[in-house]
Amino acid sequence: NHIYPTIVKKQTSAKKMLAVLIDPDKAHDQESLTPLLEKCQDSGVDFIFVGGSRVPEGYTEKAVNVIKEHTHIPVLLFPGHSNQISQKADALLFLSLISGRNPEFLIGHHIKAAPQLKKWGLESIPTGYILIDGGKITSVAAVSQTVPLPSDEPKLIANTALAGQFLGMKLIYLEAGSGALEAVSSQIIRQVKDELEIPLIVGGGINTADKAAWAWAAGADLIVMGNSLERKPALLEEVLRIKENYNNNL
Ligand code: 1GP
Repeated sequence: NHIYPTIVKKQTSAKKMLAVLIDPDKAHDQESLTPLLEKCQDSGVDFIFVGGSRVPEGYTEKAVNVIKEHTHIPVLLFPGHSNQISQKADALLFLSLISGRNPEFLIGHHIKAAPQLKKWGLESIPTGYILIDGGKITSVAAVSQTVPLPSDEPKLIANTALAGQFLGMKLIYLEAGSGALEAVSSQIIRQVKDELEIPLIVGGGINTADKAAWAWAAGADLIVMGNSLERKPALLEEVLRIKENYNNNL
């Protein structure tokens, strides 16, 4: 179990991290992923996340295999359902959707997945997953049938994150939803960061290098980018340049 200690080590030395999110749904079309995966290899990308809200059975493992053919970057599962797990990954974010009140996404899927995770010995990192209104109904909200926290209630969001930490979660993940119109704001990130000791992940709608820079500057330890990089792999170089500047100037 080495992924979580790696994240904490970087967080404690204030190093910023980047994860590229691959939707397993797209991995059956290997050709479309190759340019992005090739750019990731030897590039400074810290992790590849694999997951999505709607993923057909069996696609997760296929995606992990394709990714592993192209890169040595650690692969972390980011599952939206108990059937989105694979032994081939390096670790799993054991997400509990603590912004919502749907028991299936708080504890239900977890019970289904737990025996398999134990059998595999897969590193599972308890993660408080907080969905925030990003200006449109995203798949996470629709599939989980939960209401995102309003973006004008930073105190509620920070208290939710803090409760997650007190429940023993090892990471907090602020999610505006894939393709969100508005990424999580700097103000929210800052307020949550001020409350927390554990590392903070931010994703959803971060689709320009500026937005990535703002999220890091506001206090995100790790940012996650999906859609925008799939559409425009060249954006990766810009984002990595910002990350390197940031980390080299510490
Ligand atoms: C990860 O769901 C996000 O938290 C990914 O969002 O596809 O909008 O980058 P994007």
